[in-house]
Amino acid sequence: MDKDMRIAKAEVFVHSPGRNFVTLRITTEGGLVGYGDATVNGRELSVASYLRDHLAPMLIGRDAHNIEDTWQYFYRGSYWRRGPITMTAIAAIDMALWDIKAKAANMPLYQLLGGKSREGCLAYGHASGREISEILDSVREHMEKGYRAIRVQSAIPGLNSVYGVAASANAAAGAGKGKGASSARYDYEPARRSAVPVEEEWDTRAYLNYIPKVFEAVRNEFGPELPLLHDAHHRLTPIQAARLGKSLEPYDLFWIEDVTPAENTDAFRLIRQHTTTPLAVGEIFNTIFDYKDLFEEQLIDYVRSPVSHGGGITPLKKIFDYAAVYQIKSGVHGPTDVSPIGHAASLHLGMAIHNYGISEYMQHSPDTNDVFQPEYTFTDGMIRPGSSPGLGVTYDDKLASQFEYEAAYLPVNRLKIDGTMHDW
Ligand code: EZ4
Ligand code: CO
Repeated sequence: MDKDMRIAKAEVFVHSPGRNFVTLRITTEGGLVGYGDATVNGRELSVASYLRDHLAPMLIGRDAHNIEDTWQYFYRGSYWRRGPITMTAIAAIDMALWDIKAKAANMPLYQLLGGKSREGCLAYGHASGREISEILDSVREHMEKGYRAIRVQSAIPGLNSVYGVAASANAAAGAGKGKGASSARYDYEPARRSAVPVEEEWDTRAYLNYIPKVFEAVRNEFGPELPLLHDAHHRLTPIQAARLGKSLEPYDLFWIEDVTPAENTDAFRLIRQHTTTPLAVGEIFNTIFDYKDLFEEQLIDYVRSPVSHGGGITPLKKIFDYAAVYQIKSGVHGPTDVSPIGHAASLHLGMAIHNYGISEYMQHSPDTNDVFQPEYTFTDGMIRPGSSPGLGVTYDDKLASQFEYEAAYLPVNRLKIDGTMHDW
């Protein structure tokens, strides 16, 4: 083993520059530094403990070059496989080791993954609004920012607040009310900083009746060319999802996402029989086994796992290669709860694979960017990596330490009619 590549230190940081992030920093004896994103929205401290208390001590002295072996050591070696906490912790290690290897090779990471397959990675942004005129303004604002593909989310008449709908186009962090907030105006992202989640209300019938009207208005305003996407956040049953897909066919969506909970992949057989609207799934998946049946039966069109929640660059590359056999493409999750390190890792992989589709790109706050200093840029609707070796992201731990972790949670969802807990 090259002594310089021996892992000397593995440190875990939990801070809140703009929102909560968990960051892993691995340092080799030769002084190379690699970064990993270990953030799981609303469960940050669990991943931090998994890394700090269990994996970090086992990393010391290992050869930083042996990425595949290290991944297998933590995946197979733990006995307790899979799950979002475990897989995000392993993903952070994997990312940090690829960052180190690319720095050792003096190349931006995509070069080690096969080099560039494209000029940049097409990205979509999030437009939303409480009424149609507000949605149209929000789409326009996103186009002015350069986006060439846009996800559209809408408030639903009769419901107080719906996840994914910003309080205003320039929604500031932290606004809103406490538990059971009854206002339509609170910010869904970053996750609310409160000790318990906000409770939203839901009515599937109202949603299914209203959403096609939203897309009709958006198509009438912007014409047939603009790629439009929509996220249903696991809220529908299979037959309701089939109806959504069918009712949106006239508006030619790029995809609908998470139309039904995906624990039971049989659901997608039913949906697939009824609609040609493309389907995206997987932002909460964490291994290739979650995708296996969906791929082999060609039941979905886009893979949502980002590097941080999909177990790392090493397994996600395998997932994308497997997807390519079925002409399924990447469409990775890129919300602000994926840190700039996670975004950069997904970006380098996206530059290299052949079956790239699109990436979600929610832009981070200035405080986040000051701490991570990402080198990637967003121009002309595409994210592009920089040219420095590795991932092209850093972590200013001194600056970060000024932003203390604060408990923050995604909302929960209850049926409006009787308060039953619902999927979201
Ligand atoms: O709910 O990032 O497509 N994007 C999404 C996100 C997720 C959050 C979860 O942490 O569904 O808004
Ligand atoms: Co989603």
